[in-house]
Amino acid sequence: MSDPKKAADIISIENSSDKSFEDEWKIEVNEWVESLEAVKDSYGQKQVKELLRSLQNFALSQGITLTEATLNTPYRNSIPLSEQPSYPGNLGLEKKIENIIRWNAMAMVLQAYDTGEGLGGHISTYASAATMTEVALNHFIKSRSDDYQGDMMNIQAHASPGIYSRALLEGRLTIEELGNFRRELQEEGGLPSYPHPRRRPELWPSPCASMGLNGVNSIYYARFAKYLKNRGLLSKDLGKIWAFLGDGEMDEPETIGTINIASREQLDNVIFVVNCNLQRLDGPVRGNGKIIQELEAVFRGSGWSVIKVIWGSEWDPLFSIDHNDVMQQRMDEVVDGEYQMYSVSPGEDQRTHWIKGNKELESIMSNLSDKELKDIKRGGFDHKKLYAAFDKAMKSNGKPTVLLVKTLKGYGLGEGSEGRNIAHQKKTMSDDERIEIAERLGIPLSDDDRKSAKFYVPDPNSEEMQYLHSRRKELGGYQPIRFNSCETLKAPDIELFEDFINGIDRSISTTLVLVRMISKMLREEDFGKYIVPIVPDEARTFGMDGLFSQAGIYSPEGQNYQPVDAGTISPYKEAKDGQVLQEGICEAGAMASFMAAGTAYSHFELPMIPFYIFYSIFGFQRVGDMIWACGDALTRGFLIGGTAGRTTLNGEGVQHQDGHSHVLASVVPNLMTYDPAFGFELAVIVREGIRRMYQEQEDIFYYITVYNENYTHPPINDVTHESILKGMYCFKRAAKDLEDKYQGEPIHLLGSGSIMQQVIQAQEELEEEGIPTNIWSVTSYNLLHKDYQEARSEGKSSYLETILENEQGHFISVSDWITLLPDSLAHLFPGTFTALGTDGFGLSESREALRNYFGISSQAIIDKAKELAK
Ligand SMILES: Cc1ncc(C[n+]2csc(CCOP(=O)(O)OP(=O)(O)O)c2C)c(N)n1
Ligand SMILES: [Mg+2]
Repeated sequence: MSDPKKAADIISIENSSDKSFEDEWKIEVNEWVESLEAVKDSYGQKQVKELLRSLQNFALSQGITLTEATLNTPYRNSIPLSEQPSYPGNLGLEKKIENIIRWNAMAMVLQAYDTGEGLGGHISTYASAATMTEVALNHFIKSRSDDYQGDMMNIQAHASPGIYSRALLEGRLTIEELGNFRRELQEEGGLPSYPHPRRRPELWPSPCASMGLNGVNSIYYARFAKYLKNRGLLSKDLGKIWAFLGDGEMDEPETIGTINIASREQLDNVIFVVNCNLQRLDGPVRGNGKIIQELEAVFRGSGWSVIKVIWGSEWDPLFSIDHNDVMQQRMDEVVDGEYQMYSVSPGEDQRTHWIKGNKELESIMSNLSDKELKDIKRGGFDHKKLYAAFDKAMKSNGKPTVLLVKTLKGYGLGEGSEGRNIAHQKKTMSDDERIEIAERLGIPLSDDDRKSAKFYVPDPNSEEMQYLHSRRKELGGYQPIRFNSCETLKAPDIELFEDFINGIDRSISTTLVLVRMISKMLREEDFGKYIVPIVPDEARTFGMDGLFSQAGIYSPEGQNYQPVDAGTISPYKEAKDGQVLQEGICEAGAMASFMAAGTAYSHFELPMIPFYIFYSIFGFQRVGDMIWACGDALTRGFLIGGTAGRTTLNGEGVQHQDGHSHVLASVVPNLMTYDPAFGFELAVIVREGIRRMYQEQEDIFYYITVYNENYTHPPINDVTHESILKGMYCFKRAAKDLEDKYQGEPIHLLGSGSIMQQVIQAQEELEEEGIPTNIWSVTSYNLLHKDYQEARSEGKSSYLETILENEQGHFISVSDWITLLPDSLAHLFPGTFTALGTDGFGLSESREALRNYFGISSQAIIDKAKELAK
């Protein structure tokens, strides 16, 4: 073998046209490969890696970097034929079952189309995903058992017809339900387009039709599983979290932006299966490049184990004669746009383009006829290749795994669909196409039934049906599945919060009141362990850093260093059984943790209570889509918008000062939103939230805003819990003697949150000027509005109308929110209604200046009241 120094020199000679050099170089490379093979045979794989690392280090020391080369492997299957296990199932039967499922999946979309209602659906996504789904469900995805927590199967949303179609054969859905795909309001029942746990709580574990959320949520479910295990709350073996994803979907930043956490936390319980059909909705994902190679580099760079399934078995014999890698080189150079073009071209044209005048490649390809070349399968339709890949993924230890599976969009749907740019939108087919496909899939229906896309269900005693059920029985039960049984948790008695109920003499913010409540709850035996504080690098802002030492920050590795603040009262304590989820600056990840914890009652059978505390402006407008998904996923828990209010959070300016999150929150139907002013209100609201969500198991969740302004808090006195929870109560009536003297119409001041302090001050000053006012505390404009809507639909009076029955005069609402929030109720007030709020962009200024600027200061209230009193 030649001197390595010499080899390094040769590497630097690029694009040499010297023929004799090329030959010499080939011999050199072959010698190196042979030597490496000898090392592998004599010492094993580990030594080969070590040797390559030494070579790389040497090259680096010479200034030669190999970054491009190290992240990508050649464009071929990661598992060589020699390591492919034999297929354990009955392939013949599995293919028959797959064909029936393919047909029924297509039929339900066609039937929906045939109603003429324009409902449609998606045929092409599942057509590309069917084989991988079937191999996974026949052999790998397990369900819950006595000692196994169960896998979670999060599908590619647009492949839902395939899952429905399988559930029909499994007896989990009826023909009528499938016949009413996308018609949920039908009497006999119907099916939602995509995974929708709220409507189908026994089937879909999580909503994933908003592209990108499936990936991030699956990663954080896997992390939460490890969190529960490390904290000793889960005793069963952890299941795997499966995320089936589209290649187009991988462009979403929520997906790619969170994969690093999976490797950092060694989540070998998460498996991504990316359906690389090379297309998204409009056209190719990467026409000018190769999405599989791009994703391979990204995932490898992030420390994932990457398994590529590119080619079907028909290519194996060709690879075995590709001694000089000419075919491999061609595979590496052809781009996705061309591969897509091959899928719609005749074999003959494909061959000409593929060979590109290369004699050696021509000779290799002469082993296939044009027809065989045309029919050659991609890896995603080869059961054996898929089995090998899943099998390897299951054995991963300490690393997350991604399978990059090459498929074809619309596979098996005929020339009008396969690989065409319009495939995604395809919703119907001609009679001839229907007959032809049914024939090819071996569906024993008459041509008339084929034309009307009738469903086909084999006899329950048929071999196919017996096989289908027995495979799932062996794997613990049907999938996907969602569980809804969890023990109820008794809410703490309100006495636990008596320090806040009875008033607080010290000047403190509602944020601090909440932090103290959390701290108290954490100390409760048999209850505290279920609390999950979640923070996105803002704990110090909210005065929550005390929780670091009290509960510990979760880290699967524990703490391998002495923190810089060791020895202080609240050091930065990381622990393997830490309870706080410190998410770093990643609101998407924090929301995914919130969903995992808030649905833990379902997948993990544990009533976990997440408190996710964030800058209120970085909630709904940043991750609103994920909050919406939480509503669908029947998530329970508390979203806490800290540093709320456009003027109460001062100085930080326009990007931080939130005056509208309550308006954004108002659109989530099952979200209970509150804007408390006092410690006792907060205590009543949080305690009731726990009672409703964990004791009564209601499918609701909470959004509560807390502020950073310090003031003292009155005791609850005779204010009823019900009135706080309903959204409004009279906090302080005008002084009787003053009222008797006053000649004008009564004036009512409505306050909420921190701005209540301005209202209280205004009342005092107005009294001094002889103007009496009543103060009302509004804990939730949104809930008052919801109550009004419900009452209206039942023909009753709303709570608001009832409590205002004997009132009249002028009503002035003042809050740190935009006026749209109270204005939605304006018509219900028996008199004039004026809203003072914080419309417009925020500014960097002092609190006082901001309140004057927006017109919500005590002076602004006084001015308005005087104007109305005239
Ligand atoms: C956030 C979001 N944006 C856009 C869409 C609309 N949409 C649905 S499927 C799809 C294309 C999906 O392509 P890919 O992920 O490659 O899946 P394929 O159907 O090709 O398997 C688009 C754009 C969506 N559902 N969610
Ligand atoms: Mg795609």
